[in-house]
Amino acid sequence: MKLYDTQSGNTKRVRIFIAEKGIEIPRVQMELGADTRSREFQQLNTLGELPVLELDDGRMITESLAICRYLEAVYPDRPLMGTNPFEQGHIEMWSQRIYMQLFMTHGNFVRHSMDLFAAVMEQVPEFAAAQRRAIPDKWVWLDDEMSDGRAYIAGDTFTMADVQAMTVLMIADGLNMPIPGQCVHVNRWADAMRDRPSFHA
Ligand SMILES: N[C@@H](CCC(=O)N[C@@H](CS)C(=O)NCC(=O)O)C(=O)O
Repeated sequence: MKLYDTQSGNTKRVRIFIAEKGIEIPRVQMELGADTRSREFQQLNTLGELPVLELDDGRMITESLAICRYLEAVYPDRPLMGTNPFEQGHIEMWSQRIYMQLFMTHGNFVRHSMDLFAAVMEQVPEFAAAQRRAIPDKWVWLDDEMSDGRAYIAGDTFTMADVQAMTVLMIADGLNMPIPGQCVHVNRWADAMRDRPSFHA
């Protein structure tokens, strides 16, 4: 198995997942833009996106969440996606909530404002600005949810929902867009996540 990888939010999701699983997968480091937009790379993924997991028999899995699901099935130890139907649904619910409410908002801001993406999509600066303005309220929503005292996004244990939220935290930290100070529960969670070795994967 090998993982085609780069520095980005979607690839970070897989790197954190792998680190939390305690497994090792060889990586091929690619450059976002220069490599991903080449004709050669598009034979690996017609969408020209990373990450891509290549299996030993040459089959490919793209989409970061699909790669995590595959790895969860192949390496069931240290489960991150639940071990019974309720846990699986509950963790998926939180994972999706974090992805839709926070990752997409940050991601839309980045994709609609950074020069790197101008060549592959139509950027709408007004949309970037609106997404940027929406972010603080998204953190406040999560903070209200976490005011019940839970240690992790989906409850008392670390799960895929935390992996999702850690990718957002990495983007927010990288853009110097801090979580609002009033969000004491989320900031407590964020400090704990920054201390995990996987955050630096
Ligand atoms: N839904 C995909 C999104 C993958 C994606 O958008 N990857 C970006 C990096 S975050 C990419 O490779 N972009 C290629 C480019 O901009 O040339 C996933 O979760 O894997």
